[in-house]
Amino acid sequence: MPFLQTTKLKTISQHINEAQNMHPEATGEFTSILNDLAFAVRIISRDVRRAGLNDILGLTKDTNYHGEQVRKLDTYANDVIKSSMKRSGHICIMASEEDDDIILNPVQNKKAKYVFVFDPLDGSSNIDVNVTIGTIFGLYKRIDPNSEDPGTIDDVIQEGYKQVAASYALFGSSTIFAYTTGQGVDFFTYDPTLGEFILTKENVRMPTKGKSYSANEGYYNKWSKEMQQYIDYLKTIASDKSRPYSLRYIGTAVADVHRTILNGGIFIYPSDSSMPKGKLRIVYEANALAMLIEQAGGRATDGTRRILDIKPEAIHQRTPLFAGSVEDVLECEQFLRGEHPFQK
Ligand code: AHM
Ligand code: MG
Repeated sequence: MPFLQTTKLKTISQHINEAQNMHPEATGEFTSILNDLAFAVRIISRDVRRAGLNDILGLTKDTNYHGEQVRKLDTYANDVIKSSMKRSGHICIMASEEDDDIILNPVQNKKAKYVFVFDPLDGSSNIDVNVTIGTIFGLYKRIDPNSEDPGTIDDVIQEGYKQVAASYALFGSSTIFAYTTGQGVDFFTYDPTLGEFILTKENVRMPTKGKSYSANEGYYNKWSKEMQQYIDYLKTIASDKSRPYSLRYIGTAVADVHRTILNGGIFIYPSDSSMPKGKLRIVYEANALAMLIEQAGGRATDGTRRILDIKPEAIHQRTPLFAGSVEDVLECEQFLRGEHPFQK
């Protein structure tokens, strides 16, 4: 077995503790929340890796708030995360893709000031076919951190720029845990033999321009003319070889975004004639992904507005999402405004 790179050998707990030591005023609550999160991811990773051997594939009899059929792994991941994140007592309220309503924490301490939002299993349609899936998380402080009352929906539907941390886990060829606290993005890779997440990429920066786009092009005929024009443009051969772009689409937003952070390019889930507000949910999908993209030097908008500036009005509100390398997203926005000179 190849050796680990030992120059910067650091586990996620060591990394989180070092960050805490740089803030003498820190109470340790935040550190405890991040450690609980890493623990939940370890559990889900273990069970995803054994999918097929355990009874975790397939559908439940339920449909969720979005009218989608709930898979067993959606429910399982949702339960694991809720019970792990309740434990510390520092989280007063949560919201999940799989719960219609807000989730109050029965074990919160009176001064619990954190709000936790998550998509327990992103890319559900890929679960049963062994394709990469992931989990998305966002963390906020409640609006009045001194309040001793139960959290409310207003604590959950804050603008994304107020997130104090955002994170995702990816269950792909290896399990990756990415997180930001607003000081860059770090990636950790799970070593199952050690039972530890090891720091593998620090302060990740994405290219300012890429050479691939990621969108469900099967919906081309449902898109706006402007959106179609942009994709036509990306596919047109340019004399300077800057185009055509490659198409890469997994159908798991967190995996498509992860690749885009590493390689550059653009991830798109636009509105269309059957989903005029897009598909992805702003509170627990787009906001966390947008914070990570921005922290890696990229751009994330709904076509006109910065995702992180949008004030959500409901837990399960949807948004179009255009995220990736700054130059690619800016160029896409130019098309959406009808201002790009390209004519097919
Ligand atoms: P999910 O959270 O229920 O899995 O749904 C969100 C997913 C995203 O991960 C992905 O980008 C999108 O839905 C794929 O949708 P489509 O099949 O329409 O391309
Ligand atoms: Mg999702």
